[in-house]
Amino acid sequence: MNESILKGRPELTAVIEQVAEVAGYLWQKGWAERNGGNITVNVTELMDEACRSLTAIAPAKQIGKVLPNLKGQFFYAKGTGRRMRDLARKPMENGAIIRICDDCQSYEIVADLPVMPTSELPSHLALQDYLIASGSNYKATLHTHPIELVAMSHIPRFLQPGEMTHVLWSMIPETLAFAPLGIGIVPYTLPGSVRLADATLKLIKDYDVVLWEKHGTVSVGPDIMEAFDQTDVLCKAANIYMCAKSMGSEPEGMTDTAMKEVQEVFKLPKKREGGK
Ligand code: 2HA
Ligand code: ZN
Repeated sequence: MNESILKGRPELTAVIEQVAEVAGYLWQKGWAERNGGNITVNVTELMDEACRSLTAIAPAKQIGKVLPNLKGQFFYAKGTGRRMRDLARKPMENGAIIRICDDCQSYEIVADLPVMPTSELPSHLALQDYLIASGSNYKATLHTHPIELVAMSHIPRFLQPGEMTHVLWSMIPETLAFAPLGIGIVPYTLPGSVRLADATLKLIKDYDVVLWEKHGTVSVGPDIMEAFDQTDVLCKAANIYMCAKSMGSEPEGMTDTAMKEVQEVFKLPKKREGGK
């Protein structure tokens, strides 16, 4: 076996170690049953000349979308069918570095092993393409199955526009402070589909986290830890809601005045200006 691409590359190693750390959290939280969830991180800036001249170790495959901003970009992507709990210990055996081909619609695996990337690749790469197009410094995309948020998406009341966001914000001031754009909901759509990718892309521009009805969440961040934090903050609020509810009554929630005060004191954006 060739030596790992991580050898002698401390910055790339640090990024992959952070991915492994987050994968461990996903498993500990119960958000990553079996092969559930995916992680993709843009590592193009960390690729030196030797990395850039690596040859494909598996035949090129179609993405299913044309993504004009991704030509020649490199990503770490979790392998399809792989477990987060395994990735936490062995990230380069349960994920791989891929390069987007010059046609902008296919990719090839360049390191370390021919581990085929995540089934949600169209969604992840569509988001990555948007992040580049909008001049964002965000590099990471996370899809996971957070229990309380998915549970809430089974209740019709929470699928009404703005309802889930309002309830989550009202559970604890930090939710509003750290997720000021709230949660957007994509009506149930087939996992791994281009339709799901397109719907996610539309909503990520306006919300901190996108919830796939009856399935899971998608979040983005400058690195995978921050993408995780975005989902964690909203899931914590959902957990508080459910704990209070299980004590027998609808939780009161912070008043609108209290929420407005948090918004003003922390100078929170009410609507996103420009891209992420
Ligand atoms: O990768 O979570 O949505 C497994 C999934 C697909
Ligand atoms: Zn999923």
